[in-house]
Amino acid sequence: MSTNHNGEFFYPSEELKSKLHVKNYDEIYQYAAEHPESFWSVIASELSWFKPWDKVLEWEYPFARWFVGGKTNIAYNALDRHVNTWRRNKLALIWEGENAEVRTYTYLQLQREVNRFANVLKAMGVQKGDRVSIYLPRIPEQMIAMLAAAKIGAIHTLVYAGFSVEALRDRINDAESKIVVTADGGFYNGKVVPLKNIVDEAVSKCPSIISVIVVKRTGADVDMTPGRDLWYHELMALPIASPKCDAEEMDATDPLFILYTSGTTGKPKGVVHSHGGYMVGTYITTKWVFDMKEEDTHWCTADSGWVTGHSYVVYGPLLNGATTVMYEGAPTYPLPDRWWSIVERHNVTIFYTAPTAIRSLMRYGSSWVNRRDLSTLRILGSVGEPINPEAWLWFYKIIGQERCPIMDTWWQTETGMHIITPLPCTPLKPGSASKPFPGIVVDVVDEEGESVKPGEEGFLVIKTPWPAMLQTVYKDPERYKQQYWSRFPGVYFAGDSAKKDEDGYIWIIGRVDDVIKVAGYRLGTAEIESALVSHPAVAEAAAIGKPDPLKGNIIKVFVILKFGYEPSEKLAQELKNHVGHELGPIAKPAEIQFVESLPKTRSGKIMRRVLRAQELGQPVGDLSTLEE
Ligand code: 6R9
Repeated sequence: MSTNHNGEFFYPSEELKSKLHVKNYDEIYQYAAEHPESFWSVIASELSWFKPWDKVLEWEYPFARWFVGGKTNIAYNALDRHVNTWRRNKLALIWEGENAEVRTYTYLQLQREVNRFANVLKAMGVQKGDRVSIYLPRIPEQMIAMLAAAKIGAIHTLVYAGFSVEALRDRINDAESKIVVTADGGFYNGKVVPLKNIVDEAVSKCPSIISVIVVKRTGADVDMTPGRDLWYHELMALPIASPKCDAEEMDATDPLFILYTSGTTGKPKGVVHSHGGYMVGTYITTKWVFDMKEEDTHWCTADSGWVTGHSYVVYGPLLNGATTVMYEGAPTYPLPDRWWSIVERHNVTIFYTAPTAIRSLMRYGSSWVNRRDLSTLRILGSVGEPINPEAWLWFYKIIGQERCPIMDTWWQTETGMHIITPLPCTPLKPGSASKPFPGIVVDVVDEEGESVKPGEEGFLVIKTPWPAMLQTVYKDPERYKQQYWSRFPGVYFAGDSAKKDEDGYIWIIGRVDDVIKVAGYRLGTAEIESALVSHPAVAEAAAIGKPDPLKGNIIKVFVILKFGYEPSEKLAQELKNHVGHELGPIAKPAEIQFVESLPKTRSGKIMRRVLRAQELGQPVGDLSTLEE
């Protein structure tokens, strides 16, 4: 990219532009807007189908069924499709452990591992439609287990390994999984992260679980419950673990995975995605947004316990026949240049990460970067939270050497795929996710659902269905309707506020509901509060996100103690640890304030926005519903 900094835009170099899949965004956006069904069906035809679809879209508002009548399997498309070509002997996965060990898998090798584990699952009684929970660190088995489940038509449901007992248990119980796949631990920041004891504690109250499969990663001593717990490597050594396994022919609308995400109230929601629509959406966004070619080596630093890992570590890159990189450990272990050394040693061409990570690595200065050869990089990406222009410019200048455009991708667990994002041909404005992906229509609206004027803040909505749209909330279609389609009838309510500028560029501001994004991780106030009130000292609690220059937000909680308990530093620490144990270290509050009362509506709902405004010294706004 040239340094052509024309006004506020950054342009791709002519050289980069000449080789792009998409050279003209407006033209393609226009075509897709006029002929959405033919647009999506041409894209879907680039993938393999056992039977073509009868209908591109059946839109029974607010339920969208894509590629109805079509039969396919996403794991077939991610693996078998390539194994049937010259790509069988190219690398599908480069994995690096924190202790510097490297494992690689060609497409053929990965397919065989997946088939073997698929056969193990089958032999254990897992059938099409059954749920398999996966609670693993970032090791190849995480990806293998996902693809194995998908291959036999089972539904995978990952729980991020940074979550703990309560969070894991709730998710397994809601999904009613038969199996949970875990490990004896993982390596992170020089320490062993124990997982098996968390599983033991969680599963003691999970009646649906018949078996716990344990991958040996650290060699740490773990308790194995006879009759329930089995070693992964022992199962994979059995004759049943044959490397041959035909993909189950799935309806395009059959569920592929459930991923739990924090919502406004109560329990986490099980977001359901399908084999067909999700496949088409992740395939094409990976191809166009990152300009992915099969010779690319793509590294997305996310964990597959989150949607970013599902779509852009596992499915997107493999559907495109590229090489995907997975790294187990911390970005600064043993030194602050670990990530840049990975880029250098594995010749990474596309690098996709989160603003928090960029901000924290920025603090170590550019000399750690400059000693490394990052000349293979071509495209950069950002996701998870708004990227501030300062971090954007550092990423652009120091990591991308003013050569690599940054794709600031806005999307959600629910959207499955990128929704608002530049393409590499798009002129960029630092801090703006720019424009909707072709085929997608978005708007920023006011309280009444009317489009706001350029520069005014409003609510972000999506106006037409898209292929990787969530199908429903697992076992709760009412909640799906209520959560996403009731605030503004007819359109999808994303939960974010945003502005649109004079050029039609969208600037995301942040969540307007009770979701808190901490270091790019999505957490819900309800889960944090319920973890707090499960402590004997706590009568009531309210959690808010408080802006933080490094993490985007930190968690601050307001706590009312029960009679007989006195506020103290020690108790505050104990409560933080309690949340860490129940929900996970990522959900630990950074600040605790003991209070006598909380602002509530007359119907008894905590008004978190009042707490947030007070905390930030901002006007508290409309207080007409406040109790007193
Ligand atoms: C992919 C992912 C979704 C929420 C979303 C928004 C925030 C994601 C963003 C961004 C500004 C971006 N978000 N990408 N905000 N700019 N490029 O993060 O999914 O964990 O479900 O979170 O993340 O607030 O609504 P998820």
